[in-house]
Amino acid sequence: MKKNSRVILALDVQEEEKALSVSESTGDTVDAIKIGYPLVLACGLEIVSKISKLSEVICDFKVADIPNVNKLIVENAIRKGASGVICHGFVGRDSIEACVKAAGGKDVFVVVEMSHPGGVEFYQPTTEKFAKLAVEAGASGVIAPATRPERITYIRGLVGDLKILTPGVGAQGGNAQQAISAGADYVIVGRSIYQADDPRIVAEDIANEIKTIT
Ligand code: NUP
Repeated sequence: MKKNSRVILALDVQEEEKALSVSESTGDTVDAIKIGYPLVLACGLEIVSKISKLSEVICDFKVADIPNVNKLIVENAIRKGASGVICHGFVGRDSIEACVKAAGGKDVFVVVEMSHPGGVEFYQPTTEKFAKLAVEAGASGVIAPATRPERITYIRGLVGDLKILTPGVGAQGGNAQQAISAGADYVIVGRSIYQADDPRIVAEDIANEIKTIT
């Protein structure tokens, strides 16, 4: 994944027309567009192919199953043109390794701590294990909370030069500059961008904020 703006758009809209128009306007500003269940369940998996013509696509399927099913899910995403997939850390080594193998050199990002308040309940006590597992399984990177910058710094100390992608900027209260300063490679931003009157301007503003500190 390129590292220009260091902004990844989380496109949690549910109408194909809106998804494509926001992708067209922001596709050359953001480094990737992250697509999850809301858009794919509403529009079908073909939306991955359509958006992949405008931007790199990360499929945020939070893959969390036995190795065989993880493999099938990841293969589907990659076949449609995704350049990366997000999987959960708590399913264990074999399930994560199955994602990495099925991705065939494309990126796999492992969730090691979630950004919402509930992320401290079950994820946070085990973050260290998930982070080490991500490194050992050959993942490209991890998902860490922009809402807790001190945790990004802690996780950076565990994952070395793996990429750190941080959701939670904007609507969830996190701040892009703080997340990058704490050690993140990318911020993931959804509602603040796609709900704006001009999503491109907001994406550019966040990218410029980041540039002032890098
Ligand atoms: O811990 C996580 N927190 C999180 O918000 C892991 C995620 N993958 N996300 C995703 O980031 C979430 O599914 C959504 O797509 C995006 C944040 O969106 P927003 O809060 O900026 O609208």
